[in-house]
Amino acid sequence: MPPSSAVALRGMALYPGWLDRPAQEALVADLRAVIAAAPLFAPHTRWGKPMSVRMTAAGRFGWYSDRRGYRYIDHHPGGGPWPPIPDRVLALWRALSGASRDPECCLLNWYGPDARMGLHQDRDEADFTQPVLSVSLGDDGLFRVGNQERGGPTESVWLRSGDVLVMGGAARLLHHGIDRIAPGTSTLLPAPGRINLTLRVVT
Ligand code: MD6
Ligand code: FE
Repeated sequence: MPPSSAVALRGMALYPGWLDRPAQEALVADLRAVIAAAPLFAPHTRWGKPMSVRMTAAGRFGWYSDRRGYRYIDHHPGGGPWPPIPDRVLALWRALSGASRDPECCLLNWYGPDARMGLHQDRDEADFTQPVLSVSLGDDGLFRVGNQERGGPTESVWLRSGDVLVMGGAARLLHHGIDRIAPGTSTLLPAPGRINLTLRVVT
């Protein structure tokens, strides 16, 4: 499928079903190795509450949060290095992001059946001219996208396994989040849940 098959979503580019089933399975195998090297953890919000999504990362930086705030750190909270970004993930970025630089962080979010992610902006990076690319794997997730400012009307779309979404240009700072996942809608993963990868340039 060529990149022209993108669907516009408030200035974001959605590539539905970009990854076929074998490509999704290969990616999951890569991600198992990432998780083995850098175990999932539950970041805490600024208010000390554990997030419902569990995370880890690959690349030069991983995203971290605790009472001191949200930030990128250059090692896993357990002390070891972040593993390298898998080649297959880099290839996706190079094919679809349109970015001039390679990603420095591949954040891996794991959603169990009851996990969600509140509306937020991705603004912990230094260069907003660089896009964020996201990959959905496993159960469907209800993605909501709003506006650059807080509030106002929002639109929702189900992100399905194999979908890729590029948030760049004027859409780079739109609020967005995951209201809920639909457990049991995909057979990709051995248990109900969803994986979301987000790739970014950090510096
Ligand atoms: C998710 N995604 O799909 C959450 N951020 O689970 C994000 O927060 C996100 O999909 C930046 C760009 C694309 C995204
Ligand atoms: Fe985000």
